[in-house]
Amino acid sequence: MALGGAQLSRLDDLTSWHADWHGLRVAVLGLGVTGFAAADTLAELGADVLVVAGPITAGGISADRARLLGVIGVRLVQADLNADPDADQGADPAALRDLALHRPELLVVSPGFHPDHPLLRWAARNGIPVWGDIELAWRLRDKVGPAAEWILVTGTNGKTTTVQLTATMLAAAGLRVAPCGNIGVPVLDAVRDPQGWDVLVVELSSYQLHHLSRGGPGMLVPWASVCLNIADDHLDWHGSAEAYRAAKATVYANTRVACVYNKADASTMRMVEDADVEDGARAIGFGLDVPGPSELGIVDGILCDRAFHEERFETALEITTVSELRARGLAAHHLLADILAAAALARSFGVLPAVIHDALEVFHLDAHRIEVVAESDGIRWIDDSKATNPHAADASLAAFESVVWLVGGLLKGVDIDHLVASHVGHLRGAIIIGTDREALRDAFRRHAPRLRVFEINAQDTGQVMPDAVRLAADLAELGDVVLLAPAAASMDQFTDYAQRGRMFAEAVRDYLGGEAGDESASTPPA
Ligand code: UMA
Repeated sequence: MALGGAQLSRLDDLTSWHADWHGLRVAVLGLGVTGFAAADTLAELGADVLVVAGPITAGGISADRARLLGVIGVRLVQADLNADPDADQGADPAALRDLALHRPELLVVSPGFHPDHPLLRWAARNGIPVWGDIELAWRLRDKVGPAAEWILVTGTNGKTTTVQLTATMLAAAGLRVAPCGNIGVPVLDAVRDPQGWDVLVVELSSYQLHHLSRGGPGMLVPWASVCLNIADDHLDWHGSAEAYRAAKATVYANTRVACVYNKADASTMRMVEDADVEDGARAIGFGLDVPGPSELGIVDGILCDRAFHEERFETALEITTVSELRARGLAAHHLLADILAAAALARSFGVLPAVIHDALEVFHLDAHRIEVVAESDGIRWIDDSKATNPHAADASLAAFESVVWLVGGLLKGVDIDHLVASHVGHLRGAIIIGTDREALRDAFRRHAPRLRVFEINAQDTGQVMPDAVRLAADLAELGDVVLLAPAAASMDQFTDYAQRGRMFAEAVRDYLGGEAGDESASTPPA
């Protein structure tokens, strides 16, 4: 089924919503939020779409999506898609049969699909181009013209917070801005919004970056881009730390105005140095220390800009102060870094420092990010369920002096040893949840043999948090923080990190009794 030159050039021409997509045979892989958005968009454009998805369970969200596909005239094939990339197994015959009948000219893949998935190998063997949803959205960005500028945000941690900060700053300047991407809103939904946007602030995961084209007419040309930081994560998906980093580095390609990097993370600076960017694009550093020219940083407790300022060689522009941010619970080091990165992105778009200052006055962190869920008898209970890897948990643990730590889940092939070793000094105790136990047990045994470490063995997942909270309450002493910062993904025991955080908060409130919940909620961390 190898593609001829004529079909390839047809795809080359498909760089606008207003191009001729009619009758294009497309297969869409996956029926999560991305797959549905892709199928819906392509159907609207008149393409001939087949969705290949895993089994649909009655009553679930995907059942609703499957029903809607019928309404918009998109065919669906259900297949076994849970292939193990390490086992050299073939693709599901049901999927292959329907795909062969459909003869797709293009395959649009959802982000979660491993690059070695049998159906992607099948596409490669048959010369069928594969696009991710981000490339498709980029090609279609002029639906409601003129096309919005794109600001890209990636990194191991802080992506969502930085996207939200940047969007809040741009909106405060009166711009029409949509935060989208890995944050949970498919970029395709944003580009189809009838109101149109001035700017899209796009959160990109390493998966989405991996699936981007490295050349040709579908390549993104962003206004500005940032890789906030990089630490090992998703190694099971990418296969190696190098492959993960290479995917992240793609964020800077073709940037037109500002490549923002983290001065405290030299690898992000190297990514910018190695990137192929547009003429005139500037490298802008951010860090918690005193900024040089072309950097944002902190001088005597004042966050300031020495990058987008005419007199940057002599002076700096004040944005806000650490003490103002502390009063709003935004002064943990990793949050200061996110704020400086977001300010750099907003400044690249011309947003004034005073406007950024005012935007920060109204900004609120999302739930499950160092969220104080209760404070009782001198003990604070904090939900940082969003700390899904060791790098995030490290920042979280570093913000507190004495901690009872709830840790564990799916470790995704990354090393936990270093994290444990660097925090044993201020742990009161630890409680292990989740399925990947051995590495944690091992690390505690080696680095903290006398620390009180417990494991939760509840069979019923509804019982995991109540048991953990009871144990934590026994361990904690006056002035301690009980911190849920699992350093691991949640899907072994919970639907997602949000459910894990909610169940923790509920268990805490149940344990402390009704009135503790009222005392709770918004007290900022130190
Ligand atoms: N599927 C299979 N087999 C596979 C892979 C996927 O059957 O081998 C199925 C999934 O079960 C699902 C469907 O295919 O039913 C599509 O799955 P998907 O995993 O690509 O998920 P979407 O619902 O389309 O959501 C994706 C992102 N998910 C992932 O990258 C895993 C969402 O990020 C993102 O918000 C959304 O697109 C919109 O852009 C979530 C995430 O966990 C929050 N991201 C990871 C992270 O942040 O660490 C990368």
